Amino acid sequence: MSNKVITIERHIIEEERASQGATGDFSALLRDLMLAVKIIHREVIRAGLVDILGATHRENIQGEVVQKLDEFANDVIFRAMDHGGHLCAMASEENEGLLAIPEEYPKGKYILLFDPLDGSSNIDANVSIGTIFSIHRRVTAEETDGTVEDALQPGYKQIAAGYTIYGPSTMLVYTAGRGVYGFTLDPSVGEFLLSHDNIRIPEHNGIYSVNEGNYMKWSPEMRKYIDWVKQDIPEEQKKSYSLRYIGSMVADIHRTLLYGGVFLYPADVKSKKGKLRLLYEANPMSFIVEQAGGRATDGLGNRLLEIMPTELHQRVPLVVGSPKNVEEVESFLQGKRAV
Ligand code: P6P
Repeated sequence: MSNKVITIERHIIEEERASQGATGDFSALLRDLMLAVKIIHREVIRAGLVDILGATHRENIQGEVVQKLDEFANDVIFRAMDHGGHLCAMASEENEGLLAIPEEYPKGKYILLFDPLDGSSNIDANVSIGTIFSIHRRVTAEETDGTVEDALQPGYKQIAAGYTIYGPSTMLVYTAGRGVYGFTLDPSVGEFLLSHDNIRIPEHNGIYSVNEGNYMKWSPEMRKYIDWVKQDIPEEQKKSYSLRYIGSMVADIHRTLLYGGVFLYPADVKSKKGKLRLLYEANPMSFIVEQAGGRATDGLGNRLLEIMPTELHQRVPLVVGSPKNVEEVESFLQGKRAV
């Protein structure tokens, strides 16, 4: 058992050395992002205190009402990333259009797509929430302002993706295409230390994660899957399943990655494309789950990472998790199985 203390910085540099033609640019980009998530961590863990202590720390000197946490997280990421010279543009769940790099800063060869604080409606209940990010190499001319074309790339072209989960401990999970690695923040030194080396998702598990409140809005095929998964038949015919749904995508997928099972957010009669966003939620999570040996599809056999995006905030149905669990769901959704 190695007792090496591996910080994320050291891991990124070693990863970078392993990839041909690396220029250190990518390592520097991730280091800037790590600073941003540490600042978000600090604010998220204090959020509860603001109410209890009525602390005014979160009011500025003009006594202006402090931003909501997701707006705060959005600003922190933008300001941490806009001047390093690594990005040609950014796109955020919080902003309608592309975020340009300010005129005075150099433009870089990557584009960052992110959801600054997913699940933030859960913060008042002290439920784990997270930041999700996706990084592509730009496709437009170097040194020019990035365009939407740089953002609208299929997920299989991502060069890195990851999420942070602000929970009992703050963790960062990322992939650069050579496996999935988890780092836990040691607040006493302010470092993310390697805690989950080369995460592999179990082949199958009896856990399904979905908002059953949408049952009546789902397709007949989806309802058949849910009816099947709850059937209480002898173990030798069908594993028994538990429903685990936190309602915070980062937390639900993090558990699925470590324990196995399947996370679903299918289309329904109200949300015809599902609820979750392709570019900065589905694609980064799919890249991570596939790199850990799992599968990620729209439930109809289309690999999410191959979907050609058409707009920044487009939604997509999601079936993500252990290969055998995704296969089970697809057999129902594609009408190949009725019981
Ligand atoms: P529902 C949180 O609002 C979020 O965007 C994801 O984090 C989560 O998986 C989903 O929405 C929950 O949606 O409709 O089940 O409340």
